Amino acid sequence: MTEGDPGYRGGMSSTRVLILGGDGYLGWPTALHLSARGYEVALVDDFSRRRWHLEQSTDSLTPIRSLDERVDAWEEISGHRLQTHVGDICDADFLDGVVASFRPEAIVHYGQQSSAPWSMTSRRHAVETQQNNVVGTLNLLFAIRDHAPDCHLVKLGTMGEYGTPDIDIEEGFIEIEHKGRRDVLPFPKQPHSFYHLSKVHDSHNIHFTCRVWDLRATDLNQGVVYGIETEETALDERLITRFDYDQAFGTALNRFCVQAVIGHPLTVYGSGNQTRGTLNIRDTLQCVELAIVNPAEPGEYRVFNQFTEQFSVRELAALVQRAGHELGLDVEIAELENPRVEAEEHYYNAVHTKLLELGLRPHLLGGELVRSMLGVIARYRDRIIEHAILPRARWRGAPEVESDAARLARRYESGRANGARPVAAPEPVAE
Ligand code: NAD
Ligand code: USQ
Repeated sequence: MTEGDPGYRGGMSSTRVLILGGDGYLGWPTALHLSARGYEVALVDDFSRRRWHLEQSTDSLTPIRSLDERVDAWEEISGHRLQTHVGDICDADFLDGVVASFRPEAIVHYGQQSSAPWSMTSRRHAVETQQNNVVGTLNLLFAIRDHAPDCHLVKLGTMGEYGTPDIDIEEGFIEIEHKGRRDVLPFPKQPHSFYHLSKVHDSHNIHFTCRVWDLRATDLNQGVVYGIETEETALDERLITRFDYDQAFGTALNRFCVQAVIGHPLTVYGSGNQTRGTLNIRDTLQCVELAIVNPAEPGEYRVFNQFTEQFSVRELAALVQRAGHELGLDVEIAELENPRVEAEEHYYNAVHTKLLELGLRPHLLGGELVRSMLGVIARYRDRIIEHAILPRARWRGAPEVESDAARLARRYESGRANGARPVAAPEPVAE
């Protein structure tokens, strides 16, 4: 963001920003985006995401480099050095040390277990998700209070905290009249998974510490992110960010694009009328920078709904199918029994004006963007692990979905004429 941009507030570009989860899908491109604009950037990550992939024999589609290699490549290309701290934010002494030594003016907190299906896989996954996410954020709040009390916390929350109520979703707070009295209160939360619940718990803890310790925080309730490249990651293959398409960590549009490239039927769950807010990865970077340059006041806890458009899952699948056809791909849309417990027919209208008012200029979703994603994915198609695609995590833990997924696997296998490796039916998760 530079002078002349609507969200520019001047004099902020040398700000010290600490990015938690700086090795992740969004954290890494955010680090490059801010570094390119003159911010002094330090990263924290414990590589848990790389470890979770190893555990389930899956991997990023894109061949991401080690953090050291990425950081060296960025220095070679940009002349800017990123500071790195490898460690777990659940380790309070480690995090205290980082915050005390770097003295950040803003902290962008991406460093969490980010998958709803992963959190629903078993008791262990649910416990690990909530321990990692809630304890990590609590440690961070204490570190800010004790070592950088004026620092602005920019926390990644999620639109899924609200669920799908039958009324418009406001940005964090709603004015309520009850028995003749009025108040502005936190918007009711009905999250979709143990992962989404962890974000609700975080929101309460952050709001509380703004009230009692005068911390300043912005909770970015982000929708589902799509896209692969950003301005900086496209400069050199060594800077590419991770891109996941597996059943646990891949999100809908990203998964559909990978499926289209290999001729796998697009895995629409249930009716496909589930509607969510979405945004381009480039807009995540814009939104985070807008929050940094327009900080919350001391004691203020504010919430921005961070998405640019709403789509149903079926609309996303249709968009990918059209774009695929234009590129000569044969794209079929499958209807899988929904492995999740979620409303499939529901009202959805979420307010999202605050970031637009600060100057967000959205990159909207269209055929051109999807075709360009298909092109990038095709470069890495040999890396696609097909058995990772069909859903395994089941919200109720019932076996029916597996047989449904196995049926789709058989159809896919029998439909393949090119001799490529057949997809394996998913195994039940035993834990
Ligand atoms: P990601 O998994 O790619 O990145 C998270 C990073 O945090 C990983 O590199 C991981 O190793 C690190 N991490 C996790 N726990 C840690 C810990 N205890 N200590 C240190 N590092 C830790 O996820 P992402 O897609 O980049 O998402 C980033 C954040 O944005 C997450 O909080 C996620 O919930 C939120 N979010 C993501 C999306 C999306 O569609 N990608 C949408 C809404 C919100
Ligand atoms: N879906 C399908 N087929 C698929 C994958 C998903 O139909 O192959 C459906 C799901 O059932 C759901 C919708 O698509 O109705 C969105 O699912 P998703 O996997 O794209 O996104 P979700 O699980 O909600 O989680 C993602 C990120 C998470 C973030 C959240 C934002 O992984 O970090 O918090 O999006 S939000 O959805 O707004 O809460």
